[in-house]
Amino acid sequence: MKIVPVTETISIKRSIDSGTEEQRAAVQSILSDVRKNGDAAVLTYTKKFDGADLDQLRVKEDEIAEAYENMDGEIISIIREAIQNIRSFHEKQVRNSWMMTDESGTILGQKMTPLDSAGVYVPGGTAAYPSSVLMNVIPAKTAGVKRIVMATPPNENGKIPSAVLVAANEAGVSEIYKTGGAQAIAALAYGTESIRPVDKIVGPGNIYVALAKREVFGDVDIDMIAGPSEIAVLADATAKANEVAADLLSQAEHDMRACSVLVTESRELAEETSKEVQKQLESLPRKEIAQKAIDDYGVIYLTQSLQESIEVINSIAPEHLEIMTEEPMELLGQIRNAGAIFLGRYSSEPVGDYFAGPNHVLPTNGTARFSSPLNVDDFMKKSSIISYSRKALEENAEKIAAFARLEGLEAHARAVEERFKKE
Ligand code: HSO
Ligand code: ZN
Repeated sequence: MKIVPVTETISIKRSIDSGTEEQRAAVQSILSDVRKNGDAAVLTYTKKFDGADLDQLRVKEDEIAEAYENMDGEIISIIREAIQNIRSFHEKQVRNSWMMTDESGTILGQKMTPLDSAGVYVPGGTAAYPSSVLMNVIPAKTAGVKRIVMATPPNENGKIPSAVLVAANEAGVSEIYKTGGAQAIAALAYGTESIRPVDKIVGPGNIYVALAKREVFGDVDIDMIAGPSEIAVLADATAKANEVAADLLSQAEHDMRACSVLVTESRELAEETSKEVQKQLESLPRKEIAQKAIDDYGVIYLTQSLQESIEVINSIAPEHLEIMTEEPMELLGQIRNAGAIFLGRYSSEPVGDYFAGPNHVLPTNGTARFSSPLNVDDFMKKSSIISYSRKALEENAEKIAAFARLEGLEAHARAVEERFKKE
């Protein structure tokens, strides 16, 4: 990994894929085809892009039962334990409705309501992560969403990975459909004969999925558009190079465009980590991916002080931040921009990816400056409640009417005054 001394401004290289003209056009045409031709269009695209000849999109009960048979019992219990952890964490996020009253009898409040339905997209191939199924489904479930629909592309034999089916079933998905890409997003957003539309679509996907989600936004809600994984390690001389290197590689193996960064004031740690990364890379099964990510996006920033390291971290606003310094907890107050913050050497990033409980769907590409991990609020909406008593309206009618007339809206003023008209 290259070591770069920090000068006044740093500019971190990340990959943002906004798609080509052709990709956007392809997505447009798939969306309108599915909108017009429903299941027939979805089935045609599933044959064309996934090579699967299906007669129905919905996954049947016996396919789920078969998936359980294919899975090791021990792995199922690990998934269940992870679910418990993720659930208890997200339960803490649930916000209740509230009301307040005053002497005049006014009642004001906020009513919390879960969305009726949510669609979770799960990409195919090696990125079909059961952990991401849990991370997308559990906050929806915890929010109280009744209908949770999952869509994922099948393989050529029309099958979905057993682990994905089991994770979905354990987390509480109500319906599973074998469809991927832009056609899946179209089906979830607009509905077909066999798939009823949903209110919100979440989950990562390739560029076609991302473009399709952008396109349907407004007709339905969407989550963030996730970029490749990122990890930044903030470390001082007390950190161990082998551990830092291992954690940097944990995200590098996700994607050739993943971004792994070390920020430290220790030249020794910088140099050792750089060597360790190369050494550990050699034996990784996904070496090719991780190597490319490290070569293209990996960097070690060498700073003058811990204080400067913190500033660099805040300007990067990483998806994952690991703090490996003498007193990590003490720095927490100074970290303003990071999706998830892992404190100390025993909080390696994969702890959060799989098990601890907080969500692993996190803001990437510097969007941690203004956005948050996927959470229960993402699956709820708020309605304001206003109940005025006669006394309250009487006291304020004139003020409201005056405000309305300031805006030239006479009917607004009269609506309020109508209640107190003398016959
Ligand atoms: N680290 C990824 C999530 C993930 N890791 C899934 C393993 N499986 C999010 O940036
Ligand atoms: Zn990961």
